[in-house]
Amino acid sequence: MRQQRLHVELPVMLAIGSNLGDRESTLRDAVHAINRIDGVTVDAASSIVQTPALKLSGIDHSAPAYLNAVVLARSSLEPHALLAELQRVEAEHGRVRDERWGDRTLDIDIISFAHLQVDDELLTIPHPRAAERSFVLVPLLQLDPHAHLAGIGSAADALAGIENDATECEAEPLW
Ligand code: A4P
Ligand code: MG
Repeated sequence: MRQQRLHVELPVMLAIGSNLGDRESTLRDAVHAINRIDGVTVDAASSIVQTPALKLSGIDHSAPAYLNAVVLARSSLEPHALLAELQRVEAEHGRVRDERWGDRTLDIDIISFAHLQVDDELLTIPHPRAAERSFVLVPLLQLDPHAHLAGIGSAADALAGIENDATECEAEPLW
């Protein structure tokens, strides 16, 4: 498919997560792989947080815990082209899709893409569940205590309204 290029770079917020394999090393590799995408430049990555697995049935303490982080980048790829590249990075890290919200080596979600709004069968931006998730809000606030989520508002206010089950991990910076 011919890649649709924008003539500008727009800021994107990505959430990365892993609960299978060498989770920290996968997240570290993923940030570098994202930066290697032609048309994407990584500006910053948060520290890593750990949270229990959220399944469709609720929190599952018997499943491996997740490590998550937030990555701020710029993209000159249009949103669907970016999604395709991120799914290629997921696949290169052994991502298998057999269960929605199932255990995975690597998940990369587009949380926001400048102020664009997208809602079709492949892509919803802003990410509709970001404001309910400590594993997005805590690393985002670590990067910027005044962060705003597109379509929501203050990330700190969003975090105050949910249960915060995220613990920050001691680790070398991802970026
Ligand atoms: N898709 C639509 N919008 C987007 C977007 N903004 N970013 C589509 C990325 N993908 C988007 O995703 C299914 C389809 O969503 C994709 O093919 C894409 O076209 P998937 O990654 O195959 O499956 P999924 O991740 O299981 O589904 P979903 O609904 O994206 O799940 P979420 O909301 O991303 O949640 N618990 C902890 N502790 N930490 C986690 O990171 N992640 C999830 C996944 C569940 N539980 C978790 C965590
Ligand atoms: Mg996903």
